[in-house]
Amino acid sequence: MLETKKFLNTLKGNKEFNPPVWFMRQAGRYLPEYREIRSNCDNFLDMCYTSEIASEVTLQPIKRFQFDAAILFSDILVVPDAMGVKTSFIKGKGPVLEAITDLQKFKNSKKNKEVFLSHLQPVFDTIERIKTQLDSKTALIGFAGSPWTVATYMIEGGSSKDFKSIKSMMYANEEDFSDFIDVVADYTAEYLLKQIESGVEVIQLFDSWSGALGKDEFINYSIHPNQKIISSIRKHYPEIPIIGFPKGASIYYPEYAHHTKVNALGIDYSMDMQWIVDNVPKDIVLQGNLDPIVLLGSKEIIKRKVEKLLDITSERAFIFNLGHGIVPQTPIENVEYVLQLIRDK
Ligand code: 1CP
Repeated sequence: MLETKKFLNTLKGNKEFNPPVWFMRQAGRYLPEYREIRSNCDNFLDMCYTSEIASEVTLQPIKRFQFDAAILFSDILVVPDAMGVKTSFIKGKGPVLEAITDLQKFKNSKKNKEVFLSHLQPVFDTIERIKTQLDSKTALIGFAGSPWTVATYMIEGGSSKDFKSIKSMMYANEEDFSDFIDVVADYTAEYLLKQIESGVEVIQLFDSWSGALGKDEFINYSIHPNQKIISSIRKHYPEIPIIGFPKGASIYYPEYAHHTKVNALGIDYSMDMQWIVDNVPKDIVLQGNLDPIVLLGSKEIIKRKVEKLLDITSERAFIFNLGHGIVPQTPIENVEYVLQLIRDK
């Protein structure tokens, strides 16, 4: 059967003359309609757990821009929250988690799978609700954070610049740390399987902080757990396309793709896309990598950067995206301009 969704067709390895496009963090504070809903919700996690709100916010950027894919409105930190690690979002500060200081103690207090999944039931309800409202051309992406990235929040107790707490724990006892990452990977796989069962058509794994790891640790804590999650998903759903986004993976991008067996690679803004085209095999679909801050620049620079990216990727199955999340200050008209450049190519 001919695939009617451009995004899914590209993920099968087929090149489109005008590539499909979506933006990381496309539902968010740069949209006035998001800010309106957000201003009525004190608690960000409650937004994620209220299906009526989460589904509406998921669809906002689709209604406005007709992106080729919608991404479930949720957060990577619902996983630790459902694992029993108290999580909240403080205005002006970001995420705050009850930091784990003792890996053994954490292991012994592990929640069972049923309790974990029932905490996340509102997310699965959101997916079902979105599916009843999404038009036939737009695909729905489900997602999770990769274990390393989620673990940084669980051990640092929030965002971090140097990852000192988690890295010292990692280097203090590699065996305990590996076990811990394994536990996070197991829960993540369960969560993603249930997202697929509920109706998402693609999975993206966000390893936002994998660039903080040296080579050995990148293999052990980014590649291995992602590989494990992907192989357990494929056991149940061999056809589901999976996009890996190991931000900051640098020269390890090809190795990540080879070992994890992702269908597509999300490339971050720091990478030279030409290097990626030359070093990543053609059967891997590419996604990325416009620097989101370019959208705060002049029309002239936006045009030059977009055209260069389209040119470099013209022989590949390619999904146009940013190289990280869109920022709240982004003018709507610049998003419209990028879309026009891609669609009128
Ligand atoms: O105040 C607000 O409105 C909250 C801002 C916000 C939003 C819109 C947060 C807080 N999370 C989200 C939604 C979100 N987060 C989505 C779905 C929406 C969409 O993409 O359209 C997704 C996929 C995420 C993923 C996410 N959350 C990541 C991975 C991607 C990335 O940006 O690297 C990470 C690291 C988080 C953690 C997070 N969530 C929110 C904050 C402030 C943070 C911390 C970021 C940091 O440590 O720098």
